[in-house]
Amino acid sequence: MDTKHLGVNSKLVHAGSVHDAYGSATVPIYQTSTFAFANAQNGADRFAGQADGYIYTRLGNPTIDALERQVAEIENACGAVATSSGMGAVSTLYMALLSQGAHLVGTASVYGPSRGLIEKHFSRFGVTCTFLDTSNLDAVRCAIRPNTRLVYLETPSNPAMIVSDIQAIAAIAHERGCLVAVDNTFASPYLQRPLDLGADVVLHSVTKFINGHADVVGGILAARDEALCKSLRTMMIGLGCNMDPHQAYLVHRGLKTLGIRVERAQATAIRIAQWLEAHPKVEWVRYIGLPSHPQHELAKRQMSGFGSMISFEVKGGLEAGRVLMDNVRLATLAVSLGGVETLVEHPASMTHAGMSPEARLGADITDGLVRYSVGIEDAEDLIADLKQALERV
Ligand code: LCS
Repeated sequence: MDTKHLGVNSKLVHAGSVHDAYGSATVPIYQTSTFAFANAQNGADRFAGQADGYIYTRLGNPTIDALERQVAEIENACGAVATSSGMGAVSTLYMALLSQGAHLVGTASVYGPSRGLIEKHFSRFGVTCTFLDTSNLDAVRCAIRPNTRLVYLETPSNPAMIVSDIQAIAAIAHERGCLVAVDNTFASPYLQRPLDLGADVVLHSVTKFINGHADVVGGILAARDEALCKSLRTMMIGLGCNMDPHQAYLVHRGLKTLGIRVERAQATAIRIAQWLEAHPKVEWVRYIGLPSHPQHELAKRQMSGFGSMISFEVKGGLEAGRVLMDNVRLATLAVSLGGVETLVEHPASMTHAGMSPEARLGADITDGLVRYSVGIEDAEDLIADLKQALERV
């Protein structure tokens, strides 16, 4: 179905779907590793790109294709490449775009391993990097060197909730001949479409909002043009970090309800953020929907909503935060985010423990920071849960 003219929720439901030979209303799971050729010539022709048809699931599969078409349509991309995990997408991106001697400029408070991969591993191959506060456009301008190939933004960032101006940074980067990739995991394509703002590649850990049910790990890359899509696909195939058909089926199903999940969770998130900000035991709250957030106005311009991720610190720092995390009952103490169930975690000792204490502080990740991913439970229940946990602090 051509969904280009439709609204975002209609696209979410219908984009990428094609009826199979039986008229199946949903995308079937083509759980196969390989596909039979009609004859030897047909096999050779498929390999040569001169005949249609699938070859081998690492190279392509109808269920995975359906998800890739769905995400490409929603991100206004030329195409998309699904990967085994979000880190599979990050690795594919780095491997495709960075060669020996290349330099990367990135958001300091990205998901810890996205930064660790460059600092600890790509450095072995002569790739250098500068991670900084990308909400500061002058700092981004100064950090770009003649050998900078990629500006890697995560906005809003995990977990400092820093918002970077994608349009302004794309203009700066393109003037200097480098590409811009945006990790759009925290916003989801429902709230933010980086390619429309000038980015070249957008990526997601679909483990989070896109799938939305805490039952799949996966990733996806989507690119603005054909050549970029091709190089990302070639690298994904070479690295072997393809998505599995069953994973793709679940993610495709989850994505259909992204709009209603995000709307509900963000309506609750603003209430919780306001409630926490007014609570005497809370030191500070960082939620991009609050006027107190330093990039609130930018987020308003760049996104169509504020999402459901909140970072905050309880008075008393780490110890007080631990008491809170040990006493929530409705929220689950677990890493990950963006699912229907509310999750709470401690970045300094969990998701961002791999960063040095100095790098964490430079990225605004204080030891007392607690990250709270709002799910779709009733707002009153979540507030009551936080209230009783804060009473024990
Ligand atoms: N990008 C962002 C912004 C993420 O938050 C994560 C995972 C990834 C990439 C990597 O995706 P994965 O391979 O896990 O699918 N973030 C996690 C987090 O904050 N808690 O647990 C995982």
